[in-house]
Amino acid sequence: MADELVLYTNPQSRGAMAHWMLEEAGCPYRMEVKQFGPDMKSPDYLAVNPMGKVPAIRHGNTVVTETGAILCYLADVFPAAKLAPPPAERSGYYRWLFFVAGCCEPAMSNKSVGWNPDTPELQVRFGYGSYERTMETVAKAIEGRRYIAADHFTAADLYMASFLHWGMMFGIIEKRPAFEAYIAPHIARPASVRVQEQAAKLIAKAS
Ligand SMILES: N[C@@H](CCC(=O)N[C@@H](CS)C(=O)NCC(=O)O)C(=O)O
Repeated sequence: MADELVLYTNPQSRGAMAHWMLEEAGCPYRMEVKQFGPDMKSPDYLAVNPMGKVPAIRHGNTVVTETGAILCYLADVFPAAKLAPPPAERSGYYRWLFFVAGCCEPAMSNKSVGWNPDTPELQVRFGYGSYERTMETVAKAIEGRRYIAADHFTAADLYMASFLHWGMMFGIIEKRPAFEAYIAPHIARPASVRVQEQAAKLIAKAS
C-alpha cells in the first residue's frame, strides 16, 4: 500500500501552493485544515512543524515543511508529473525556487509593513538588495516567457506565479502587464482552478 500523504494547510495561506502542487502531481492525499492560532501551536502540530505554521506535509514517515521544500520534494517523488526538469537542466529551476523563498518572500513581507532597505549599506547586507531590485530581476526573467525554468511548466512556475498572483491580489506588488501575462496561463491550469474552488468551499464552510 502506498504511503499516506497528508497536507496540513489553511485555505487562506501559503498552503494553497502545496495544495496546487499536489493537484498537479495527481497523487492521492488527505487534507488537514489547521486554524490560525492555538490549533497551529498545539503540541501535536508543533511535532510536525516546530514553527507552528502551514503548509507542511507528511508522506509516510517523512515530514517536509517550508513551501519551497515541499514543492521540490513532491516534484521529485512524483516524477511522472514532470514538475521538475531533468537534474542536469535544473540551474534555472533551483535558482528561481530559491529566489522566491530567499528574495521575493522577504522583499514582499517587508514592503507590506512599509519597510525597504533604502540605503546602499543596507542593500549590501540584505540578501534581496531592495524590493525594486528583486522585482526588476523577476520582471526581466519572465518578460516574454511562458515558463521560467524549462520549456514546460515546473514547480518553479507554480511558486513564482503564486507569489506574483498573491502579491498583486493584495495590492503589495504593483500590477505590471508582464506579471499579469506571465501568471494568466498558470493560474488558469485545471489543477490551480480546482484548488481555488476547494479553497472557496472551505472558506464558506468556516464562515
Ligand atoms: N516560510 C514558510 C512560511 C509559512 C507561513 O508563514 N505560513 C503562515 C500562513 S501563510 C502561517 O502559518 N502563519 C501562522 C502563524 O505563524 O502562526 C513557508 O514558506 O512555508
